[in-house]
Amino acid sequence: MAEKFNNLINGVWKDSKSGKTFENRNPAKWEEDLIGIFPSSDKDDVYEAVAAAKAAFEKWRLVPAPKRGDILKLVGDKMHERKDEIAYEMTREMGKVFAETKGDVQEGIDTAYYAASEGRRLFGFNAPSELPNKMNLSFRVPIGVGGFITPWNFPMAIPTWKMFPALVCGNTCVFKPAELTPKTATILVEIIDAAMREELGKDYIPGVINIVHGKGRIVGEAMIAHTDVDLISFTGSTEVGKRINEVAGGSLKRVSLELGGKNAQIVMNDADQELALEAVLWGAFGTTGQRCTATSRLILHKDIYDEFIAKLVARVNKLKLGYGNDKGVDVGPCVSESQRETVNDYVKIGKEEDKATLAAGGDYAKEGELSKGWFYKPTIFTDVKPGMRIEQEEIFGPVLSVIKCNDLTDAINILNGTAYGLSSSIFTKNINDAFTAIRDIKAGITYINGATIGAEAHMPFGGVKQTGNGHREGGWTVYDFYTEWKAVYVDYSGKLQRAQIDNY
Ligand code: UN1
Repeated sequence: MAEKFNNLINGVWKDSKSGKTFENRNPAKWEEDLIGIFPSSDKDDVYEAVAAAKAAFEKWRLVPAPKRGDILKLVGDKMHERKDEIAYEMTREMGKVFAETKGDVQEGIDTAYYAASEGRRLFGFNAPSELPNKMNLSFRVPIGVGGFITPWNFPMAIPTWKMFPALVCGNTCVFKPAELTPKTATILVEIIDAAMREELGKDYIPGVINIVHGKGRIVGEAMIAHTDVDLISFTGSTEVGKRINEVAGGSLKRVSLELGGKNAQIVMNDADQELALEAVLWGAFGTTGQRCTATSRLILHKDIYDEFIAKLVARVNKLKLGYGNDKGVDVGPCVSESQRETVNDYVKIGKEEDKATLAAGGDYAKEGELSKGWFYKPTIFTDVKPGMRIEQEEIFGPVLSVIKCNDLTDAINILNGTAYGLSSSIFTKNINDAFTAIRDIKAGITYINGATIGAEAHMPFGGVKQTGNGHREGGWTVYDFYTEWKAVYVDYSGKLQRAQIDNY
C-alpha cells in the first residue's frame, strides 16, 4: 500500500475537499516504485489556505523578525539532520543523482541560515530631514500572503529561496509545489511547521505555512487570481510565467518570475581544455540537463573545434546512466515520460535541421534496467548554426548544441543571440577577453572558467530578457521583493512645518 500524504492548511494535515488524489512515481523505476498518493486539490482548498494565511499574517507580522529568524535557524538545523534522507527521497521522486540532491538540500540549508541572520538585519535606510527638529526613517514592512509555485528540478532549493526570505520578512505562505515532486515539498513543510511549533510553543500560529498539492491549471490558477494573495513567486517556463504575470497583474500583485534559459559556455583557443571539458560535461548533463542554468550551447573557437569535439564525444559516451541512488551513476532519467518526449521531439528537429550533425546519443536509453525508466542518451549536435531551433529554444534535457565561432566578438554575439539571459560562461586565460565578456554578455550570471551551473545561495540569482521580470532570488536582493518600504517622519518641533514651503 502506497503511503498517503495530505495538504497542510491552517495547521492541520488534511485531504483535499474532493478526496481526489494523484500518484507520485520514481522516474527511474516507473512501474515498480509508487512513492505515494497526494491530494489533487481544487480551488476550494486554495481558498481555505489563503483565508488561513491571511488570518495568520496579522499575528505573524508582529513576531519580532529576529525570532522569525530563530525559527529559520531551527529549520536549517532540522534539514541538516535529515539531509541524506531528504536527498534519497528527492532522487527517488525526480531522478537526479544522490550527490546532486544532497547539493539541493544543502542549498536549502544555506538559504535557511542566511535568512536566519537576516532576521537581525532587514536594514532600512534613513536620511536627514530638510526641516529642523524632524527625523526621517524608512524601514521594511511585510506584504501579506505569498503564493509560491515551484518546479520539480530543484524541489528543495527553489521553494526555500522563495519562502524563507518571505517568512523572515513576516509574510505568510501558500505553497503549491510541482506535481512531480510533492514528497520533498511535504518534508520541507513538515520541517517548517515543526520548527514553528517548537520555537513558538503555546504561541504557535496556524496558517503561516500552508501547502496545497495539485495541478498548476487548478491550484496555481486559483492562487494567482485570488485577491487576498498579495504576491506570487514562480519558477518555471516562460509561457506559464507570462500567463501568471497577466492574471496576477489584474489585481496588482507583486510578481517574481524565474523563467527559461538557453545558456552557453564559450571556449576560447587559449583555454585550459581539460577544465573546459569537465565543465561542459557537468553543465550540460548534470541534473540530466534539467536546470534553468544548464549548458545547452557550447560555443567553440574554430582553432580548437575538431579537437575539443573529439574529446567531448569520447567522454560523453562514457557517462553512466542509471538510478541516481545507486553508486557510480553519473546521469539519472528525465523526470517524466512527457519530458523525455519533449527531448526526443527536439532531437528529431535537430536531425532535420540543416547541416546539424548528431555526434552522440540521439535516442532513448533502454538497455537492461534503463528500460524501466525515462532515460535518454546524453546527446550532442555539432555544426549547429545560430538561429536553428535547437540553438534557440529551451529543451530542458540532456541535449547540447555545439556552435563554431571565429573570435571573442563572434562568440559573445552568438551567446547573446537568444531570447533568454540567465547563465553564461567563458573559458579563457586572457584577462582582457574575460573582462570584455563580463561587460558584454547579456545574462544575470556569468562564470569565468566555471560551468554555467552552481550558483551560490547568498548571491543574486536570476536573468535578463525573457528569463524573468527583473527580480532576483538568493542573496540580499530578494529581501526587497518580500517587503514594502515604509517612510516615517517624526516631527518634534512642536509646530506645523511644511516641507518644500517653509524652508525655501
Ligand atoms: C534552476 O535550475 O532552476 O545554479 C536552479 C544552479 C543551482 C540552481 C539552479 N544552484 O545551477
